Amino acid sequence: MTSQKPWSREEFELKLREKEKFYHIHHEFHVRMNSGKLEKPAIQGWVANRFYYQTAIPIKDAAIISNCTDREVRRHWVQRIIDHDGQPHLPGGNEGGIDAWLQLGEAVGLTREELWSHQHVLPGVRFAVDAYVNFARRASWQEAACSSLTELFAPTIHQKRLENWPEFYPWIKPEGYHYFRRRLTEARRDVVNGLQVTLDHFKTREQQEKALEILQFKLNILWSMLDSMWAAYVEQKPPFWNT
Ligand code: AHQ
Repeated sequence: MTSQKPWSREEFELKLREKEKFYHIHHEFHVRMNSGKLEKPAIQGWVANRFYYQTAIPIKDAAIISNCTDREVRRHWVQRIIDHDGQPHLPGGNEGGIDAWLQLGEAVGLTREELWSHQHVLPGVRFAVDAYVNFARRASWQEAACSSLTELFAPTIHQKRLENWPEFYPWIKPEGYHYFRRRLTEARRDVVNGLQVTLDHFKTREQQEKALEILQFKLNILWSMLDSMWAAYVEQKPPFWNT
C-alpha cells in the first residue's frame, strides 16, 4: 500500500509513454527486419505468426466489450472489431484488417489457406497471444483497455515498414503494404480512446502503478512473440514440427 500522492494526469500519461523503451520495435528481430537483414523465410514466418495475433484482436476486443457496462465506451470500442473483421456486406463496407493481412501473406508468398491453418504458429507465439486474450476476458474492461496502449508506439513501427521494406525486400508485392497504411490512422484513433479510459480510471498512485504493470505485461507479450520468432527464424531452431 503506497501513501504516495497520485501523479497528475500529465505526469501519468508521460509515465505511460516512457514505456516506449520496452516496445518491440527495439527487439533485435525488428531491428534486423527494418534494416533489411532478414531472409525471406523469416519475413514469411513473422507474417504467418502475426496473423494469429491479428485474428485474436477482435476476439480480445469483444471480450472487453462483453465486460463493459458503459454504452458510450462500447460505441467506440466496437469500431476496433469492425476495423479487423470488416463489413463487406454493408454498402461502403470493406473486408477489414484481417483480410488486408491475408493480402500481406500472399504478397510475401504464402497462401490464405496456410495462414488460416495457423500451421506455422510457434508454441511461444500461440502462448503469448492466448495469454493476451485470456487477460482481456478476466480483467476489468478498463484494465484490458489499458493493455492496448502499446499502440501509442505503433504508428512509428508501421511507418518504418512502409519506408524500409520496398527498398530492402523488393520481392514483396506492394499490395501487401495496405495493412500498415490502415493502421497508421486506426492506431492513432484507437489510442485516443484507450488513453482517455486509462487516465480517467486509474486515479490513486497505487492504481496508476498497476496501469504501468499492465502495459508492461502487454509489452512483454509482444517482446516474447519475437523471442520465439528469433529462435525459429534467425537461430534456425524451429520446433521440429514447424519445419
Ligand atoms: O496491427 C496491430 C493491431 O491491430 C493492434 C491492436 C492493438 C491492441 O488492441 O492491442 N495492438 C495492435 C498492434 C498491431 N500491430 C503491431 C505491430 O507491431 O505491427 C503493434 C501492436 C501493438 O502495438 O499493440
